[in-house]
Amino acid sequence: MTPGDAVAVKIDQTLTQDATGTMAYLQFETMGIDRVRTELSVSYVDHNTLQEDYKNADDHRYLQTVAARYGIWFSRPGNGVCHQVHLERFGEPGKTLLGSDSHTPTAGGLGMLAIGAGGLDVAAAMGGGAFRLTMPRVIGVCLSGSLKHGTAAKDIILELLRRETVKGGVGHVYEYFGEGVHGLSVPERAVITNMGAELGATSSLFPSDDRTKEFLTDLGRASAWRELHADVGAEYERVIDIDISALRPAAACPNSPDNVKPVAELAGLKVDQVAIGSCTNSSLEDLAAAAEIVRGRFVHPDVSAALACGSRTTLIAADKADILSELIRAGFRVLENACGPCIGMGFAPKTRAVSLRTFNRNFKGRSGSAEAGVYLVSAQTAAAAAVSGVISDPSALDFEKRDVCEFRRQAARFADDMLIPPLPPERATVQEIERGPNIKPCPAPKPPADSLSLPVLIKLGDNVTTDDIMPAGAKVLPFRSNIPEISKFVFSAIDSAFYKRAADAGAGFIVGGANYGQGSSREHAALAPMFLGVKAVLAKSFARIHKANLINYGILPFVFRDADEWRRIDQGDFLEISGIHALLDDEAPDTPSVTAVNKTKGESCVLRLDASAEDRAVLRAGGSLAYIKARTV
Ligand code: MIC
Ligand code: SF4
Repeated sequence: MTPGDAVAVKIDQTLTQDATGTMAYLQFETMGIDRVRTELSVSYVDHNTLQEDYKNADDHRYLQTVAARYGIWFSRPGNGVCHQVHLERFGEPGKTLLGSDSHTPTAGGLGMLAIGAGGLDVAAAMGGGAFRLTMPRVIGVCLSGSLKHGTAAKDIILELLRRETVKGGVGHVYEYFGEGVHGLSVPERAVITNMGAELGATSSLFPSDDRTKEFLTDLGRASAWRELHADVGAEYERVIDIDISALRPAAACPNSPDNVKPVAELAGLKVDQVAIGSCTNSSLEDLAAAAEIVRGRFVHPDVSAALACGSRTTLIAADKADILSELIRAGFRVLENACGPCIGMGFAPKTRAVSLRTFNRNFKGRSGSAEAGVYLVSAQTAAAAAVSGVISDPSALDFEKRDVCEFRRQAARFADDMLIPPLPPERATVQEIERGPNIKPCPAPKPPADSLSLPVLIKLGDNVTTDDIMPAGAKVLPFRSNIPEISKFVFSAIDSAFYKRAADAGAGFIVGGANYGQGSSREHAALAPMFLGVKAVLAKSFARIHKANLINYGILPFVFRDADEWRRIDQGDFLEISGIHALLDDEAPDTPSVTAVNKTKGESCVLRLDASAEDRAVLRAGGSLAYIKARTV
């Protein structure tokens, strides 16, 4: 396997969550396959659980019945966040996992090759198709030493984000090794692999060793364990050395996960809100550390503190260990076992709040309050701020590190209660699928025209997130199954006039900067612009999942030859791109170029189509679904 080559990975397991799952299953249904062809597929409900009206509940019912129909496990709302539950209940070292959520690599903490993708790619994998990607480069991360009192796994990944930035991992996998790895439990490793997504990485991977065995054994799954580690003398593109003994508590400051500063530098800043939870930091060990820090104290009167546990099993364990009662006693509000505030579903901070969250993303507006400043921290740093009312260094506090594995063992027997196993084939085929009125069919793109002469609908800078393109939160998420409705919110958080402009123009281009489409895997960030008539995105570079989603939905991804040509284009310019069919031809070289004419300015620029031979075949067919169907017939 040579980095840069097109490769295909056989997928053993898939996961979906409700906000991306409805579209994934609608697409899977059209493939005409009778039952999933993976070893295991799981449908989780964890994002859209506010149920303000019938919409979310209808989606849940659709997901439950479609899972029963096609041989898929169903994780009921309340069972927890997909990545945490998957790690605890289904993850297996050495298996491959494809998930319609960007934090799917969390399972890399168990030694799985776990990759996030758009829903359509996951649907194809459920149908037995391989997952195609460009062979990533592998970066080694050598950890030495051991975490000191008050520092946490979060501080390791924040250190990597500080060094590598949110673009550093694009096209890469990070593989962890070194004596420092042994000191880290699976939940700690999973914090690091989870936030590998913020580096832009394709995946992150830890070995499977005796710590992995310990974790799986505690959960009653010792038989899933196998030993796995990098070959002796394995070669990496480069190796990053981190002495974790030297790390100090850190925080990612507003509004980017790579804006990392030492907590000591921020100490004393008044805090309004604290939230512990999400798929990043809501393990039993995280909750135990938070409970020890708040023991005998109370949440500061000016702070609103909440806990949203990542899984029901962990919450039961926290209850048995008297962790939960300690946090409740100290004044924490207990939210559902779901994504909740991480995706702006409730617990929004006040205007211009300082909110400390143990989550993984702090993009502007994602919390639900555009002006709030969100700091990403460890559970220890969050708990220290909850009781003191200001950012404070947890390593200066006197608290014990409790061994809580016994409680994980006790809670493990409840792990299956909220999971519905697949029906046997004879019962599955007669299962009726329920569809509420908010569930609309997925619109399909058309094969591209040979020549496009269209306006630039919006011009953007670097690191535009999929939250910018297609916001989430309580108002927008209920429309994830309804593309005509959700498309009204495209770019709404950063340019409220975009929808009208796009609707008036009928079609057009988007111009983005570097790392365009970083963050979430939501294919709605491609699907809704496609519905509005966006035919191509011209950017300096793309984030991996978003580029794949654009191609899946027939939008041409072009990259600028040089930044100067990007600079000279403005919103409203009319661009003409001709010879598109030749670019997409089988015989065309990889990443072929074309000259675009800026008719408004009387200039031209060179654009490279950022697409492999297979991508071009998909674009030629008018998107992935049409391509798959043409090949199945
Ligand atoms: C996120 O953390 O941004 C989400 C919400 O989990 C997304 C998926 C989505 O938008 O539905 C992700 O990470 O892929
Ligand atoms: Fe849910 Fe947040 Fe994790 Fe995304 S990052 S899966 S919204 S908890």
